[in-house]
Amino acid sequence: MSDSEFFYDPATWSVNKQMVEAYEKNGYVLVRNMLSEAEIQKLRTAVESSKGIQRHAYGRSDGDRKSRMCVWNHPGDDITGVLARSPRVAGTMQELMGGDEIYHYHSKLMMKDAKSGGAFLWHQDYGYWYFNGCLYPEMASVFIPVDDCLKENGCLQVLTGSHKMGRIDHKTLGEQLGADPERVEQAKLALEHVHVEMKAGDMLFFHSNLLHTSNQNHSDLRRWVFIVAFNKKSNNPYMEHHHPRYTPLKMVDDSELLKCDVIENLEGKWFMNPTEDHSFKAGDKKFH
Ligand SMILES: O=C(O)CCC(=O)C(=O)O
Repeated sequence: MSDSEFFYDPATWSVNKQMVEAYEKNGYVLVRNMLSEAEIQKLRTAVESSKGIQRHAYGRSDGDRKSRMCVWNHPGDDITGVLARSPRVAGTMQELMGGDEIYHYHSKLMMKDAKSGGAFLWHQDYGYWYFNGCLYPEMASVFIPVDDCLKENGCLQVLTGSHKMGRIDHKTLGEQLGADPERVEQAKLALEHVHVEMKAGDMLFFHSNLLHTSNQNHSDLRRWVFIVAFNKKSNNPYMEHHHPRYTPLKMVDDSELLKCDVIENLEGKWFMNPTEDHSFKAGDKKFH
């Protein structure tokens, strides 16, 4: 893990060769301290007071407990939108993915509440997105904790280098699509299993074929996370589905986040309706 861990310094920040190599080798790069205290507070206030998020949130059960989530397709010009479109988030992800033009595929808030939040099965994001007509796994996500993410409140866990296994079959396991459990067990024997503990302000940039999971939250600590997913323009999905096809991403300067006072602007966000989740329907087959 240590060769995938970097520290943010606003004065000198740029994606270097070492980071790109770490992303290619391990499937993820963890950057500490990417947001200042004031920026973390801004993000927290925006997601906590958003009426749209609460109105469009839905639960995903692990068979026992539920995590809540809310997904929207266009970033917009409010606080979460400005952060998603910033060079720190979108620009860093684009460089790690090789520099080709990327676009915003969706943003989401994952709400694992204290003492009640459910688990997420081992999966690859491309295990879902494959069903959406994306030909290549040239897609990735930025995991941005709103609260500290620790083992006790269900931090993300990854299998280092698992993105190199290619796409694993995903089928329904309860209310979620999970990666073939036999493959996951073998991958766990072969690869390093890392609990990615993060502070609010850190960011994890990860490949869409990286196997990841997270546990239930039995602690008193809330664990909310803002996640922004990107796709390459050259990987424009061949069919319409519940996330957007190529739509140019308008990047805004990093400094705009602290200047932005729009807590939420729901216009054009296109919130996802879980009954229209094409990936879930297409993958709704059981393992033998
Ligand atoms: O919020 C989490 O712990 C997991 C999120 C996740 O796996 C995903 O969004 O693909």
